Order: sequence, then C-alpha cells, then structure tokens
Amino acid sequence: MITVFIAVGSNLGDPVSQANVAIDALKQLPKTQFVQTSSLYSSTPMGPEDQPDYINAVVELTTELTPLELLDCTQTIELEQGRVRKEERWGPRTLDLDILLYGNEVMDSERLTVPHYGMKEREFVLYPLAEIAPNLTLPCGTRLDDLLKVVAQNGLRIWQS
Ligand code: PH2
Ligand code: MG
Ligand code: MG
Repeated sequence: MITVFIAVGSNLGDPVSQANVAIDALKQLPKTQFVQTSSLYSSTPMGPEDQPDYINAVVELTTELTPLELLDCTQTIELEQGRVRKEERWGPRTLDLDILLYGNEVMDSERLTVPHYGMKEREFVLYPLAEIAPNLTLPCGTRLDDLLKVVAQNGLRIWQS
C-alpha cells in the first residue's frame, strides 16, 4: 500500500459541496483506503484575480492503484463533477484534484508529475497538508515545516459556514 496525498480545489458551482462530494468520491476508489482529510479552507485565488475564492483541502489515502490508474480515477471524478478541460491557466474550475505525493516516488511523465510541480509554493496546499501530516518530508528531502516558514498564509483560513 502506498500513501498518497490529493489536493482538492474548487471555486465554481457551490465549492463547499463540490469539495465534499469529491472527498466522498475519493473514499469510494477501488483498491484504496481513506485515511483522513484536512479541514476545508477558504483561499485567495492564485492566478487571475477576477475569479471567486477557492475552497481547498488535502486528503490522505493508501492505495494499490498505480500512479496513472489513480490519475484516471481522479480525472473521472473531475469530469463527473462538471470539469471542463482546456480551461484558462489557473482560471476558475468546478473541481480540481491534484496528486501531490505518491509515496516517495518521483516521476515526470507526459500525464503526471509527482511531487506536484507547484506544491512547494502554494499555501492552499501546504497548510492543509501540514494539518494532517505535520512531520512530512518530501521525496527531495525538504521538510514540510521548513516550507511553512517561508510560505505565508496569504488569507488562507479554515472555512466555517
Ligand atoms: N487552483 C488553481 C489556480 N488557482 N488558487 C487557489 N487559491 N486554490 C487553488 O486550488 C487554485 C488556485 C488551478 O489549479
Ligand atoms: Mg491545481
Ligand atoms: Mg489539476
């Protein structure tokens, strides 16, 4: 079983329920066990400023799926929740599921790069990840708590209804 962390993001069409539905869908994946989820967070958009705030979370799973099987599954969930491909870079979306880490694996293929290429700079990934895995060290040897020292929260807060 491999431990994986998946980032959940949404800023269109009731983002809180999109995130909750996605987390429930991740719990149902084949050959996979749900471990835990972070809180839902509200975050300031990275990228174009004329888009709504995001809801973000990070989910921990253990899985026997290969990285590309897992990617197929997460892309299916995205599509089932109304994701339209070919969106503007960093533009708004109903649901984005990004594989952050797949065990300690480092891979860079046409379809998938792990660790996720942007995760070290993104407060809306690092803080939810630290909530559930505070002692994590990335495959490159960088400690998560060292990244938190240099990445500001930038308005990120735990979402409360
Ligand atoms: N995702 C993006 C672009 N910008 N901003 C925030 N705050 N959260 C996201 O998940 C996000 C973003 C594209 O994947
Ligand atoms: Mg993303
Ligand atoms: Mg994505």
